[in-house]
Formats: sequence, structure tokens, C-alpha cells
Amino acid sequence: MPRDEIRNPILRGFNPDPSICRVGADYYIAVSTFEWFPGVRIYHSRDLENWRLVARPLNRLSMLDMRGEPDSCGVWAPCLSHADGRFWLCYSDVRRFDGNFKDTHNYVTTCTSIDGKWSDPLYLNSSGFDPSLFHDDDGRKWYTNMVWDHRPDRTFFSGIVLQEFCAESQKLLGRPKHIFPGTELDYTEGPHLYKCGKYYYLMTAEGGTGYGHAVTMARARSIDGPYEADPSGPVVTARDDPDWPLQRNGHGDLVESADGEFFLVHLCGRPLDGTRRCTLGRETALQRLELTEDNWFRLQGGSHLPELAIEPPTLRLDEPVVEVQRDEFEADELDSVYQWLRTPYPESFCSLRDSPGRLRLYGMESPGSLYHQALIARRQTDFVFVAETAVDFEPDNFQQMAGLICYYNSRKFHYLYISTDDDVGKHIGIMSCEADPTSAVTFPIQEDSVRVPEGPLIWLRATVDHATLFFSWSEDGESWHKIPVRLDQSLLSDEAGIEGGEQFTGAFVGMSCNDLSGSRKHADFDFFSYTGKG
Ligand code: 6LW
Repeated sequence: MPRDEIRNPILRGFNPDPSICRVGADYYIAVSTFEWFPGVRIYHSRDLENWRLVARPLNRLSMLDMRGEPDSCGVWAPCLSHADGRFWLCYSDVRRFDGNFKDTHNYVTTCTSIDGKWSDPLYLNSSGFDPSLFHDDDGRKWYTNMVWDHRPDRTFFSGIVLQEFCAESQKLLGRPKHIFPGTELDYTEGPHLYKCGKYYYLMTAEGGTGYGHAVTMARARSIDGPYEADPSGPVVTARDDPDWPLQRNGHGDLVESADGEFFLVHLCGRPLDGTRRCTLGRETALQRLELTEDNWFRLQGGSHLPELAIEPPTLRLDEPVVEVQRDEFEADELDSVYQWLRTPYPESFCSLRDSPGRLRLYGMESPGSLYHQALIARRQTDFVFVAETAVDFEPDNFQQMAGLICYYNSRKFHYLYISTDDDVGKHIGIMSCEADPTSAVTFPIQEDSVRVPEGPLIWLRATVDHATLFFSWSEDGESWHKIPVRLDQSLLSDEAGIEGGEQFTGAFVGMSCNDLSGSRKHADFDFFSYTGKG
């Protein structure tokens, strides 16, 4: 039965910087993936409510290699469009996070079907991130990106530039033209161009991707400006309403339905109660837009605050999406719910064939590594969840570890691992990195690490309730031992860390195997389950 409202967020958990396009009755949203491989996730829906993951286009070495890239670098803000019988996807591969530089390389790839093999990327430029392509109705194509200015005593975000893109010669033509400096909100990024009636519209994200974030709109009579910003301020923001349930609203894109209704997708964050920490990262929400009599796009109802629930489109086709909750690893390929870090070579550490019915991970670098980790994980999509696995692992020395990990990035994780040493023998330990800028790890049960029997399987469980994480273990999957240490799950958030952290992804939970000795000791995971409870 179609429901009478669509609840926000529509894409829960880490799904930021949404870009939406419609082809006939089909809607597609592409989101950023940062250091998680494969790059970009594209969801499909016919009713704007039920979204199914249908493509992960940047899936091979020639498209993406993020080994060594810092946390929250990699693939930023894609732009998905459809023209001339194919999909076009622009994206940035950002290679530096801190300090004055970004080293952001922008590419475009195309494909005639959303889930086909996307073309090897065409390099476009590196002057700033958030590349975006607009297909005008006269056949010309226009490329925009934000410009990053590393110089002192000025904003890093120096506005939006425009350049024509020639699809035949595959080149950007002429010199880039500054078309919009941004408003006083600053941090102008995430440009998308549209044409509607007598105006071109330029949507941008402003105010930074934290609690000052906003979607702003400017318009011009010709494509290259001058663009004037909407005098009534942002289309959507909660920057002045810290208690509004959807925070950090910004970075949006609009779409028109087949029967002329306008919708906005935008990113948002839902901080844990009483905190400014989003463990679910930046999520995607949907709003209704209307065009006013004087031709500005505003939220339906006239507020700047995003709605928690909106009226569904009139044209609807329901497609409920059922996610696999327990993976027995019987399939030939890893389910697309999982991602891994940075490397385009998953076969170098991960196999479903070497031990049929199990996921085998070959131990690689440490959980702090920016190069080659054997870590397979899925997004945390609920504030309350239980994740379980059972692992067959016989470590030979203390440098070999395998287990269940709640992971945000190389400086924020809680790891329930099995290892061995001369004092205790085979045991379970916990290793946490608590957003420490020096990357130092703590061992909360170092004095009381739990000796476990040699033998085929040890079950491991993570129980998360908002800011609280407890780990448990079992010898048979029935009788569980809860480790009496309350871990702070809120550290696995965008905001935790030095100077507010301000990172861009979201918490994951998954399986990890490390062999710091280099002998690639493997661990076999019998199943992985995730049960979300809202
Ligand atoms: C993205 C930019 C932004 O490229 O944050 O919130 C950056 N908006 O547009 C990283 O997601």
C-alpha cells in the first residue's frame, strides 16, 4: 500500500552530497563515498521513497586508486545527469585534507545503462572540487566547479567557475569564467545548473558542511551570469535552529517529475541526542519545492526548515526494498551492501572461494593504515543495532588479529579482536582509537583480556544503542558473554576529534583481519548479520 507520506531521511546512514536525475519514470541518486571502494553509490527509485542500490560505477584501477589518501579524501560530491542517450557522472578524487591544499582532480565518465561498465574516466581539471555538468537545451554542455584558493587572508572557497565542455573533442573550451562569488554564508561549493522558463538557476551549498550548512539558489538570464542570489536567503537550512531534528542541511540538487512537480534532495545530519555528533554521518533527505510567482525555487510552505515528512509525488510505483540481514557468504560475489578501504584490488585480501561458504580475509596492515587494510564493512544505518559474526582464526603471534570492528576511520574505531600472545595464549581483546590526533590506540581490557579456546569458531557481537557500544562473545552462538566495558560509539562520528573533527563519512561495522608481521594469516568469517532497530 502506498503510504501517505515520505519520511526523511530517504537514504539513511552515510549517503552525502546527493545528485539526482530522472529518466522517464526512473529516478537516480548518486552519493559520495570518500575513501570507501568502489567509488560512488547510485540508487534507483520510481516513487522517490524506496531506493535500491543499482550501481557502484568507480570499480576498477583505471577509474580509482585511493591507496595512501587521507581519511575523508577520495571521491567527493558526484554529479549524475542523463543526455544524448547516456548517463554522465562527474566526480572529484581529493588527495589532501588538512591545511591549505586539496589536490582535487575532477573527472567525467559515461555509460548508456546505469549498471553497465562505465567508460574510463576523462580527466577535466583540478582547480577545485564538486564538478558538475549541465546539458543545455540547445545541445551545448556547461561544466562548473568550485575554485579552491590556498592563499592566505581570504576564503578558501573563491566561488563557482563555468566552462563549456565539448563532448566531441572531449575538452573544456576557453577559459573558466567566475559566475558566482557566493553569498555572505561563504564556503560556496556543490554547484548545479538548471534552466527553467526564462532563467538559468545555480544551486550551491554554502556555510560549510557542518551546522551552518545551507542550500542557496541564484539565477541569471544567461548561462554565464551575472547570477543574483535569492534575496530571501537559503532555500533550506537549519543553521539558526539548533534543535531542529534535521541538522546540517545543505548540498542539494533538484529534479522535476514527469508531471511537473519539483523536488529537492539534500544532505542532512541527525546528531545523537544532547550532542553535536552524527554517527550516521551525512544522510540524504527529500523536500518538495515550488516555483513562486516571481520565479524563485522555495520549499513548499515557504519555510527554510526541512520537513521530516513530505507528501509523496502523484505518480507513484511502490517498490519496497528488503535488505539482507544475515549473510551466510554463499553467493559468488560480495553483497553490494559492503565496501572496503581505498584499494582497487579487493581480491588481494578477500575471497569467497578459498573457503566456500565463508568470507576469507587475508591479514593485511593495521586498522590505522591508509594503504592496505583487510576490512569489509557496511554502513551503520540505525541509531540502535546489533551486528554479529563468527570467525575461525588461529593466530600464531600477537601481530595477527581478526574480528568485528566498528570503524569510522583510521583514528576512530572500536575493535573486538582475537589474537594470541605468550602470556595469555589465544584471547579476545578490545582495541580503540578514540579520535586521538596522534592515532594512539587504547586497550580497554588489557589487564583482563579473555582467554578463549583453540577451536573452530568464536562468535562476536556489537550492540549499539545511540552513544553506547558493548561487545560480547560466545563459543556456540547461544550463550553470550558481555564484556563489561561501555565504549563510546559517539566517537565514531563526523564531529569527534581534534577541533570538531569535521569529517565527512559515517560509522561502519564489519570484519577485519590484520597481520602486522606480513605473513598474511587468514581468518574465515562464517556469517555476518546486521539487525537495525531504528
Ligand atoms: C563536498 C561539498 C560538501 O564536496 O562537502 O557539503 C564536501 N558539501 O560539496 C564533501 O562532502
